Amino acid sequence: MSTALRHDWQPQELLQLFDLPFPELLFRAAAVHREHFDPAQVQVSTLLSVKTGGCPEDCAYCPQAQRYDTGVTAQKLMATEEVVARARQAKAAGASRFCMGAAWRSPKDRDIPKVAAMIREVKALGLETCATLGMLDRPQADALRAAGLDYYNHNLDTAPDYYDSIIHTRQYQDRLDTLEHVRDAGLKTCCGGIVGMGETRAHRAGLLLALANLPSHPDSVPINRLVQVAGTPLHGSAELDPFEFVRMIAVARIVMPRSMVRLSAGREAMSDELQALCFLAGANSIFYGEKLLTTGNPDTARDQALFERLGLQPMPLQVDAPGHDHPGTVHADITAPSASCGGRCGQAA
Ligand code: SAM
Ligand code: DTB
Ligand code: SF4
Repeated sequence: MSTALRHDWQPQELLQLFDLPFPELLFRAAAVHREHFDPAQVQVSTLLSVKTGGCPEDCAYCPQAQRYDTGVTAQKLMATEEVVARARQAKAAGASRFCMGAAWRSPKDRDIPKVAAMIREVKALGLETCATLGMLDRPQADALRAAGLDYYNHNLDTAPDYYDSIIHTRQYQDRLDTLEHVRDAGLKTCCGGIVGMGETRAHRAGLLLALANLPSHPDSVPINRLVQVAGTPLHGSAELDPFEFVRMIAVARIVMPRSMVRLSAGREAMSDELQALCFLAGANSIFYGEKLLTTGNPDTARDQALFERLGLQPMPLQVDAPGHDHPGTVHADITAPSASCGGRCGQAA
């Protein structure tokens, strides 16, 4: 029997899931995972910061906020050719999605054509495109969609009732409004949050409740474990119990059964065993490549070895992009660099 998608989750139900004995929670999450996905397949995305630092916002976790002394220097928007060169490398290394991030509160209208050019050219390589640029209005979302954007990442970050402890320069409702514009423009949504910011289990459940009760479940749900950066207000926060992180993944999988649940920031500090537990709990996406935006990620050799040891495969991509002359399934292969299609599309990668 297939699990129906629900948008009417109640706080108590999520807390009851979190409170299950760990083996029972993992068993239930793994069962839901198998109803919708091949549990041996993991979607692979690569991130690039196309505009780093100097951000006017006050997100207490973020190394790119201008007001915190974190050693990140503000840079201008990267040149399109440089972005495309990095996307080509990511594809050759086996990524199927390329996510471009900018440290903006929101893009200025004059930035949109520049980002649109990046999207068009990255898409032309045969990669899925994702961008995370801050708050968008509807015409901006439409313009990005017209350029070939597949996904827009905009996180809720935490529960509505913990939000004021983390961010003051924009409201929860602003985030919900951006997500609405993104959906209405026909973009796929990538929306999740961060744990390990001193929140309670009820707040973690509150974040998942807010995500699962959106008008449609986000297509991708990044679950970030706080990367503590010196100079940010959250540096020195108590470390989250690793099993609690796994519970977060498992409950996300159960309440959003058809979404990609991404084991996102924080992997560099995780053991292979902890990551394996996360895959068992239903995580089926990662960021791949040595850097996230400004902080580290496991190096590609470590991820290739982990996939080998666990018998995991990069998830095939349904290609409808230029750069491949026919639609179909393309297999990224992170264990065979330079043959990112595995030859299945019949073209050189
Ligand atoms: N400026 C845009 C925005 O905030 O929407 C896009 C980039 S912002 C860096 C994207 C997301 O990265 C944030 O919403 C947050 O969830 C995540 N993030 C930033 N710093 C992080 C950290 N130190 N640890 C974990 N996740 C982090
Ligand atoms: C998301 O949820 N996590 C990514 C991506 N979306 C843009 C960003 C993680 C950033 C971690 C801190 C850094 O590298 O600056
Ligand atoms: Fe700026 Fe985004 Fe960082 Fe917040 S998370 S400070 S909006 S770059």
